[in-house]
Amino acid sequence: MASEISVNVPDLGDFKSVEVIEILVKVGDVVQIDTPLATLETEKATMDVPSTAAGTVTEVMLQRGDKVTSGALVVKLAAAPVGAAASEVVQTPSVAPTVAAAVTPPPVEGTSRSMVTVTVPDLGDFKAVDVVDVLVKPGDVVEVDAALAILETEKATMDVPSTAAGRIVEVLIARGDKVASGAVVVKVEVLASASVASASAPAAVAVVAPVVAPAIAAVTQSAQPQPVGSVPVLAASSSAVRSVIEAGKAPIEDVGFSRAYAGPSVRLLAREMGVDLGKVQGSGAKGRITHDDVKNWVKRVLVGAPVASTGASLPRVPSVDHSKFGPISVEPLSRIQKISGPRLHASWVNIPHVTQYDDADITDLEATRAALKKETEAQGIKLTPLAFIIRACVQVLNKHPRFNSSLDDSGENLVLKQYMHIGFAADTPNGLVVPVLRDADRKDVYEIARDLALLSEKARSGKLTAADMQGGCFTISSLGGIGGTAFTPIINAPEVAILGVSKSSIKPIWNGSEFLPRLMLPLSLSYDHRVIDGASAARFTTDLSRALASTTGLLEAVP
Ligand code: CAO
Repeated sequence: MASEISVNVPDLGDFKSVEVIEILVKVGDVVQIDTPLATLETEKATMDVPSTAAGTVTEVMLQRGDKVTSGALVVKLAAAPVGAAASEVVQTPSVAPTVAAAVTPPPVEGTSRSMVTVTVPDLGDFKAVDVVDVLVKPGDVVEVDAALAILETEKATMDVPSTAAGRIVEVLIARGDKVASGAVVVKVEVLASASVASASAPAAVAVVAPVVAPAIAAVTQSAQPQPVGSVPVLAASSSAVRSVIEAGKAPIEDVGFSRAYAGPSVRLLAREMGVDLGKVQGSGAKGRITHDDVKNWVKRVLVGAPVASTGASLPRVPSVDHSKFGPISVEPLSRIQKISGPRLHASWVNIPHVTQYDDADITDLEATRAALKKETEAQGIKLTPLAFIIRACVQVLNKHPRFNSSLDDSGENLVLKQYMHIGFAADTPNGLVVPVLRDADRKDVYEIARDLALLSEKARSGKLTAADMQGGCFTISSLGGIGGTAFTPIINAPEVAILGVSKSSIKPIWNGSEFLPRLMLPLSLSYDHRVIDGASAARFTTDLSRALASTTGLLEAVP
């Protein structure tokens, strides 16, 4: 019978209550020595608890969210037949000496009365740890404990905290360097107001180091990286997966990768798979990236599905000091602009936009509208062109239901809506807002005109509620009252199309035998090319032009 082995949390030094943020194995998994079993995290470091024996997991004693101390039972294993005898004792890596060294304050040498050199804390036996990111530059002002750099081994990532408060005068490490304990990281000029804070530096280091040390000590147990036991399916085909990803995706972006919120074994898995963690959305606590997030990302790439982008890999616009070239003044964006800006940007970068242009002959419509104007104004209704355009859109959306849809979150299904709430862009003193006219398909043109006036007034006086701006299916942006011949409206995601309307003007239109002066309304329909193809868009604008030319149809009562 296979003997039972207990694997415990290694010595965590003074740390008494460290959170378990991920369990990496389940009952039945076969693990090797050093396979990560669980990930622990403090505010400053994450570490994997490695298995100290090879075998099959028979019981998992922890769960996510537990708080553990040194020696806590992590899993029970049925020992693997080979080498079982050697593993039949409870194995807890003896890392106490390393921890003891780590809690000793690292050197904080005052090179002058006001200059402090901050060094890499004691890393135990580790001699060459990768610097995966440097988080500060000369001139930055840091507090005690501010993260200066990120170090990474195959088993742990850790921040190097500042032991002084002040201004960075020199950075002595760079991304890609290998460092050992005591390596100089930065020189800090202690600011007068910060000198008291710097006195607490040793305590801050003592907090981070004990957690880092066991993880690093654990690495020393195995000279070669071990397979990640918790990912057998992907590990088996990792080279095939990697080649697919490499063929289809941009290379790993180092800054995004190193700043991603993920534990060491997730990083290792991502590196093996060629996955840029900067592009993976974390589903764990506080957005932490889990093994499953990486695996699901890979699966989606394999089936060609769209993968969520954080935008982290977009090339940045160069930063320019405009004041070098002449006088400037700085004005903050309005509250509405700050909210709408990121949404417009997200739509623009996530949706492949195409804009279809057309002209609608509204000569008869405008004649009718002019004739009705006095009568409707007497009833308190302002019958504007937009009311007719909304009525016409309702008719055409009924005929082309794909334009009244949204892609679901997976990007693989279309959600077709059985209701028709139409948004319209309104220019207000505070900025652009999009009130939503509800159930436009159940309203005649007069009711639409009344709702339009009410919502426009609410928009202009800043009284729209959140509910007034939600649930839109299709948006119209009319600049006809202002001017212009055409524009490219940005789709109001997750909608799939938006109609831009420009100023109508008289144009000579050839009727087959002569040119006639007709009042033409320019239409600009932007659509999501993932959902709508060009032919459908051209049919939509053709049908819309036809609907706008049929005044009788637009004035018909709605049953
Ligand atoms: N061509 C020519 N004239 C037009 C027209 C068009 N396409 N559309 C409207 N007009 C005329 C109207 O007939 C009206 O004139 P009359 O008073 O003589 O009838 C005048 O322009 C003003 O109309 P309006 O703007 O009061 O009414 P509306 O229903 O057409 O528009 C609203 C309401 C809220 C859409 C509009 O006020 C507005 O805010 N438009 C700007 C939208 C915007 O900013 N879009 C850009 C978004 S992307 O940044």
